[in-house]
Amino acid sequence: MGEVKLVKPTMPQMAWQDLEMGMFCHFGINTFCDQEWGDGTDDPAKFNPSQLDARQWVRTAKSAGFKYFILTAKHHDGFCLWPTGTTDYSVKSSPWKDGKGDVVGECAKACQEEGILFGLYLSPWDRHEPRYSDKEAYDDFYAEQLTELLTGYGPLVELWFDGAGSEGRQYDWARIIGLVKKYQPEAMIFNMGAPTIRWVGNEDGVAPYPCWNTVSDIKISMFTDDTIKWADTPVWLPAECDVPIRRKQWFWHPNSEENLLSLEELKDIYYRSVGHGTNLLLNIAPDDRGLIPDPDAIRAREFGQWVRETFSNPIKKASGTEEVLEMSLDSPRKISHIILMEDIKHGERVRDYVLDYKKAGKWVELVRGSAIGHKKIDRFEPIITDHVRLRVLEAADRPIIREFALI
Ligand code: FUL
Repeated sequence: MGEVKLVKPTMPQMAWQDLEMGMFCHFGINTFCDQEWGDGTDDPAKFNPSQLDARQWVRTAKSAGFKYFILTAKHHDGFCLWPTGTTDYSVKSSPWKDGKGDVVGECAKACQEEGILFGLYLSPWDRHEPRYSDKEAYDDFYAEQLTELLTGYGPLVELWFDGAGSEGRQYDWARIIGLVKKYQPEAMIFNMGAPTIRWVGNEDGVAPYPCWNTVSDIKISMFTDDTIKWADTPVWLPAECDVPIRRKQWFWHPNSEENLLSLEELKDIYYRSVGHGTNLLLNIAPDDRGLIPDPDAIRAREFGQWVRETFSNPIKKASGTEEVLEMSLDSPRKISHIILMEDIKHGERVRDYVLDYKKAGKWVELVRGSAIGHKKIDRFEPIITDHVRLRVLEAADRPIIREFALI
């Protein structure tokens, strides 16, 4: 295999891919109005959580094994969860804490105290702000909001730029991205402007397989099939899979527990997101008390427990740079999963591979795959064996396997 010039991730992209799982948190005026998309006319007086506890949100995230937490600082309705200087349509005009509260600040503090990374969603589409119809005035307004968030709440791991509602609209991306680069140079930029990570293209939390890390175009919203031609040659843009824990509901709604995903559904999502080498961003919404409801918190904890119990104690691990990587065990063991990871700092090299195991002294093919990238989880009917091997059949360059683990 000759030397080729491969596309490679930046250090912050690699660090972000290692996080693997984050919690999305949709909370705002919608939480109090039993709706998903406010039109920007709801009275701030409705925003009055009686027991808001950002620590409880972040602890839920931690118990589920999430390494980052992303809050909707402003959704499409324009209501701001921090006391912005740009508009009165915010927590300042609400009865919560007599208008002196700051949900973004409380979440930032809770994340710092609990040791998980913090990120923010700031909807470009704003249905409240009268200046939205004046492109230049709104660009100034949005830049100011973003600057407040980028400078007031410590380090941010990710800025989530949602394309919904903005189909066909132009924003001043050069300026927006310039602000992110100036104040939070390491933060990931989700899907718009000059993205460093991409949307997987659905809201089911699942990635297709293979889901290569290098692409040259991206899909921007659920409401158009348009893609942005992002570059002439592929660039490194790892995918993030977002999905709400209550089916199709990003915000909390009363009496909707029946929509809670089952543990089995969450496992399937995990296999098809993290297991396909992408990050999973699972939304868990606080209710109108300002607390994550017990059933959701319990389900999240069960999920985290399952991930830990299943994956944290492999039977055996190896790494290497050979085209055939063989692992032998002291005695036959039952194996039901194989985890593969490439050392992506050298690019995504493997294009085609086979896993084999020894059955009655003979090699038998177990699984065939194409992409490995950050991670590939193969699961299968349990086998009993003392020999397993990885054969890389095709690679863009010498394969560099960071982990080959038997579960
Ligand atoms: C979509 C939005 O329209 C939904 O309300 C939600 O925020 C989801 C994560 O992204 O595009």
